[in-house]
Amino acid sequence: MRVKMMAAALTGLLAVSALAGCGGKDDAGSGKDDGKLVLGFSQVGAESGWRTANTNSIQTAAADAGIELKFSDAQGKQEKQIEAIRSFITQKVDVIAFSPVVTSGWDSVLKDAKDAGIPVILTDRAVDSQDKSLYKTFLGSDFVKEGTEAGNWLVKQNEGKTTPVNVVELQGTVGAAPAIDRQKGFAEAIKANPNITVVKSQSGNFTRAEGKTVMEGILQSTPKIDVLYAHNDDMGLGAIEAIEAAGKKPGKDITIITVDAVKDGMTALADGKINFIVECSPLLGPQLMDLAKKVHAGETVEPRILTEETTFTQEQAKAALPDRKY
Ligand code: GYE
Repeated sequence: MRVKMMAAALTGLLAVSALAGCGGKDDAGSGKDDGKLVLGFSQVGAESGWRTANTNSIQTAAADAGIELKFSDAQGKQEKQIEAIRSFITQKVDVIAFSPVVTSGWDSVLKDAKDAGIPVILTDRAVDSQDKSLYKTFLGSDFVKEGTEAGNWLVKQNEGKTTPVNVVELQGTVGAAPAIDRQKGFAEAIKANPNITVVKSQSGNFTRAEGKTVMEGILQSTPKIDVLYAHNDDMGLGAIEAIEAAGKKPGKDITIITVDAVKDGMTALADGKINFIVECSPLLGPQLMDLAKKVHAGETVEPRILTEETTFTQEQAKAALPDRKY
């Protein structure tokens, strides 16, 4: 009996110290407390140049802010993200942040985090949860606006013209906020111009490899393509390879519009292979660390924090490239 009780007490003690240790506080074993805020971050994956720059920004900013970052890469899979978030809850991290691969299916795990008293921050991408109390804030771009900027530029290029303009759209990951919203914003912007039509719209999953293979197929099935609108630079760059292999000149025979403005995209823009890029900033790290500290301290933060961004023409890309950080 006594032995059993002691064993139970010891198990309890071990569990408590393990949890406290993982939280970065009161390390019962050594009696030390490094006082560091522990942030669990679940990243989408490494699908694009944007994502790599975003990961670098978050890792550097955490180190600079003295935050202990538990970084988990979901390799583009929602199940892996849910698993990572559940593990952060078990480890009792101080704050959880994640960039949701798709918008739906998060309610249950977010509720678990809330019940555990761990604040959640959405970065980069949104969720479609109706219950806004499941997360503290959403830090990231206005993707609808990005789509609108892309469409507005195309409308402007065709001002006063009535000849048909056939657009091919390469969408991002199906069900992801930037894919849904960039499609929506673009469609709204071109709506009043019946001569501008999206003749084909297919997902290239935000990767260069899929952008290339999907474009190869489209080039074969679609005889007249005037414009390519790709939801990110990487798919656009993959498509450029396919266009060149088909004996056409990207940026001349086919006008190309992309979103992100990462270095490779900006280089292709300056070289005349892309015609217009809408910027989407991946440098969310410093703001994320700031928000993590605030929500951990119980401060109220704005529910929606927008990233500032611009657009680039070929001339503007040439001027901006030397100072481009990513
Ligand atoms: O545009 C794309 C990446 O969610 C804003 O995801 C991000 C997008 C970005 O793979 O390149």
